[in-house]
Amino acid sequence: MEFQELAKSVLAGDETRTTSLCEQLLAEGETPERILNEGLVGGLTLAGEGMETGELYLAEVIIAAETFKNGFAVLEPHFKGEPDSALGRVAIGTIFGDIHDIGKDLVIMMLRAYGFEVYDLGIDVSADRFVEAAKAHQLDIVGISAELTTTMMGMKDVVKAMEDNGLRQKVKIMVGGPSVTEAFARSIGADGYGKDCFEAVVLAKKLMGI
Ligand code: B12
Repeated sequence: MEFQELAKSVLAGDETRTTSLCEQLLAEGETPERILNEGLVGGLTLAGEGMETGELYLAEVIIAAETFKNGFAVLEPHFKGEPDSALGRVAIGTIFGDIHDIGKDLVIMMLRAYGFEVYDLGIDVSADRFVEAAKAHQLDIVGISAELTTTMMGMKDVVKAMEDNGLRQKVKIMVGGPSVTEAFARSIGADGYGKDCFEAVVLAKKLMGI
């Protein structure tokens, strides 16, 4: 019931109610994972449905996304783990043409919480920018996020640019986003796909041979 209320408060853009419900659920002993997935992400799922049916204006979805971020700020300290940069160096960005950043940010937060050294490349990231980052930071893994079916194919350009620059043997590539699948990841020559930010950690460890 409270999870539904939290989802609705995200959808309504009610920041005060969203943060206080997150605090209340934590105090009641709910796990931050459950509050995130069933409450906060639930609100964005409702926003997505509203977008699809045309019931919501884009401005309303932007407000819901900002409200999500406020709620998430309450949960974030509860995900903090022991930093261990020896685990690996990762850079993550949202593919060019795509400005969605929430999924990417959650993946970054979870990888950091589990000890990876993570560089945030931001949104609308070109293939060249991924290559530059791989060279500058001697990356072990590049992570690419794509939210739109129209931008997903850009991930293939990143794989190719990494190959063209002689980096493909050294740097693993992982991909994700709501329309991305394991089969799609393989088809573009990536090394793996993660369904959510929790799977992203398992995948990154696997790619590092941990
Ligand atoms: C919020 C939102 C917006 C906000 C973005 C705000 C922000 N700061 O990000 C705004 C309003 C700006 C927006 C704009 C648009 N949006 Co939008 N948006 C959404 C919405 C509601 C939520 C997205 C989200 O944050 N989800 C929550 C996160 C936690 O989930 P996630 O992104 O899937 O990420 C998880 C996993 O996928 C995975 N993951 C993600 N990345 C990676 C990377 C790696 C390496 C790994 C391992 C895993 C991984 O882990 C994440 C965490 O668990 C979705 C609908 C939905 N239900 O998803 C539509 C949606 C994605 N948007 C859509 C559309 C069409 C648009 C617009 C084109 C609308 C328009 N007419 O202008 C524009 C595009 C702008 C652009 N060029 O990018 C469509 C996409 C349809 C499609 N299949 O292509 C959707 C699905 C809505 C819909 N049903 O129509 N949007």
